[in-house]
Amino acid sequence: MGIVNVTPDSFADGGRHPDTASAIAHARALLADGADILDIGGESTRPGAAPVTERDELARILPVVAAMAADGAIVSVDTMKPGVMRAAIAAGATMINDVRALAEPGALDAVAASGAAVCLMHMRGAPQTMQEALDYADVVAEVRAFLVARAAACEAAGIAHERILLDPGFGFGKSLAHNVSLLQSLPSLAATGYPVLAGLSRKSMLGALTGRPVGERMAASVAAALAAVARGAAVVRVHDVRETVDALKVWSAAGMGTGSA
Ligand code: 9MG
Repeated sequence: MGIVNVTPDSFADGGRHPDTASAIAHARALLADGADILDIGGESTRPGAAPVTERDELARILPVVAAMAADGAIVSVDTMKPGVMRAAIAAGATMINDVRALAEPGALDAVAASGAAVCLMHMRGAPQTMQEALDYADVVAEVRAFLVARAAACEAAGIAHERILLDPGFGFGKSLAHNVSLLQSLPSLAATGYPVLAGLSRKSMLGALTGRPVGERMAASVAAALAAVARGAAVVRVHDVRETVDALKVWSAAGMGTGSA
């Protein structure tokens, strides 16, 4: 899954694709690099990010969603807002990636009424406050229980089991130790039977592990993607698609198991 941020302020590539034309060009480059899915977002979820109105978010993403769907790409939209979900699906998106796991009133129904898939991610609090309370008795058990409960709520609302992916939400209200535990314990999330999506690309946990600033985390990001696939991730959400796909091809040829980038 290649990341397309149509935002002026995303943490890892802020400002690179702030307008429709550059976002579409970037999305096409990610497909050429081997992405199977595009994840298009118009509101930054980095810690402390300012919220965006529904109108602004739609203006940012809809032309990009429509163009990429017309190109035949599998389009996921990264949003927390039910109105954006509905409009994005009408414009051709076939997956919703929600860092709030469809918690917003109306979000469950917006996805249930469509045939779209959904990625349910775990986050403590909101992007503005998520790094403030980092106390977990057992982070792996709590994240797993939360995601399984959200998946059950989705199924009760009419979203088919096969349309649901789970994501532990690396970096969303977690310390370095929590993130490392979640990565090591990814098989317990995969054992739920839902496909697991992992997003580690360029994140601060990789900066903490390597001492590298955000612009110098490609090697760490590729290693993290391989580690996630080795531990059962079916989809990895990445900025550096070409490098991740190359690494996964070698990984796969060596008989190490495969995922999707
Ligand atoms: C939008 N976004 C930023 N980081 C993410 C992650 O780790 N997973 C998912 N599903 N979405 C993310």
